[in-house]
Amino acid sequence: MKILILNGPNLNMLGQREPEVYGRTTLLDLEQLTRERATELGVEIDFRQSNHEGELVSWIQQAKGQYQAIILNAAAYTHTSVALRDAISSVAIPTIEVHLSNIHAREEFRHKSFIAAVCQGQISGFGAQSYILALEAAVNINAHSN
Ligand code: CA2
Repeated sequence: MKILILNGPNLNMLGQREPEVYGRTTLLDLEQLTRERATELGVEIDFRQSNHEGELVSWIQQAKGQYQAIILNAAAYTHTSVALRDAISSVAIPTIEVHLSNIHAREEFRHKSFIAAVCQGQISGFGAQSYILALEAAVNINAHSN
């Protein structure tokens, strides 16, 4: 099984700014932690980050036929992007929305997710562990779809 893990804008700054909100774990640390769990689960991951909405859309489109699940931290685009929502709908690959922070416990504008309704589910608020939980969910979904 191959899983595409996509990270949106500013997540490349993880561990370098605002540690009080997002902790001290860097994106590379997050990738390594997720990769270790993926190895244990016997799945292959592709871990990417982009600050560009269109690039994320293109990666989702190109995932068709290549990946069995997508894990998406769309970052700020979560709260704005009809384009990402439409891309997820169009590829029909099970997609799990993931967030480090609990978006529902933060500012009002973060409570709305444009992508939640087209995802299998949302994992939010567990820090780096959110990615591990999302990975486990993706593997489970796949196991029950065959
Ligand atoms: O909690 C999450 O994972 C978020 O997707 C992170 C986004 C935020 O806009 C979402 O509401 C929730 C922000 C990612 C920016 O990450 C930074 C990391 C360090 C310094 C500055 C930004």
